[in-house]
Amino acid sequence: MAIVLISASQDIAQWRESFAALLSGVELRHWPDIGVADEIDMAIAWKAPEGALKSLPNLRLICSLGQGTDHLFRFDDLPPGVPITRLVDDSMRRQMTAYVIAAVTRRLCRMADYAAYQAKGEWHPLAAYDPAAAVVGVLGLGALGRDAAEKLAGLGFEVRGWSRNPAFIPGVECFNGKRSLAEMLGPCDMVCCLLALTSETLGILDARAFAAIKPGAYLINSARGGHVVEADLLAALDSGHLDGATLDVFEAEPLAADSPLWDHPKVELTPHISAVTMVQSCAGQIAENYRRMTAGQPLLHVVDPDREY
Ligand code: OXD
Repeated sequence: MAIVLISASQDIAQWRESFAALLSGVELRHWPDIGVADEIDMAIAWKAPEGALKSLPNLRLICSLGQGTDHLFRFDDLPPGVPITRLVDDSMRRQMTAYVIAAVTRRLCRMADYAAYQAKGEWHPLAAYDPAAAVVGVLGLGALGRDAAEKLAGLGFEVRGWSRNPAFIPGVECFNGKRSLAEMLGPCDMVCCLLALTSETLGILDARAFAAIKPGAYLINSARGGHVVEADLLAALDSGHLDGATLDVFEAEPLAADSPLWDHPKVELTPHISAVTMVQSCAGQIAENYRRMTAGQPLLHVVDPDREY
């Protein structure tokens, strides 16, 4: 049998090298050069083209090549009954937490303002800051959000967390359910979105959510562009209700050349790099799932298709 990697952005040579050491004798093919489709029993997928997964008649496992799984539910074309797993990876968790802390502390320390003063040759101390006086909201308390919330609390921030289901994190005031969203957002100086994108969280950061956050707050989105209604974000920034945003993800990627976000004075953006899938870190858990699948053992990090993550 064989595995297919369906991803335009991955280096197949690197994956083959890793898999040769982890799964000897199993061939790794690269979409669309799949050879005989019947021979493929596992797909490793990131933004698979519509119909690709359904075209593999003997598929027994789909591994999302990301922590997020929303890319698999884009087309409603998943082969029924085939289990799905996702990555839960220490390197991605560390990367994401570092990104969030960088954005939060950069904002707190007014680094963008100091860069502007430096460009003008001005020595201009601004008001002193204390992390304990800043309220940071973290949306999503899964593997990534929980770690970021814990580390922010460890730095002394007052952290509020929000998730679909109840969560308990020492040092973090936790809220759950849609009805408590506005209450959680209310006092936040900064809001970090680390939610999974599902039909329930699509567009969750809209005009209503922004209006619930106190004036002058700052948004960090490193989850998915689909969480934020971009037109509402631009309106909140332009009206002055939000004071700025750090964005790593966008409704459409790559961000269109004519997007007003590129040169918006209140926006700092990065090209979806907050947690990158690294072969050396992720290949082990995918190979382990292949081994478990063939041995009929319980899989790691199984996705619930009804919850979409
Ligand atoms: C992911 C991502 O879901 O990189 O892992 O966005």
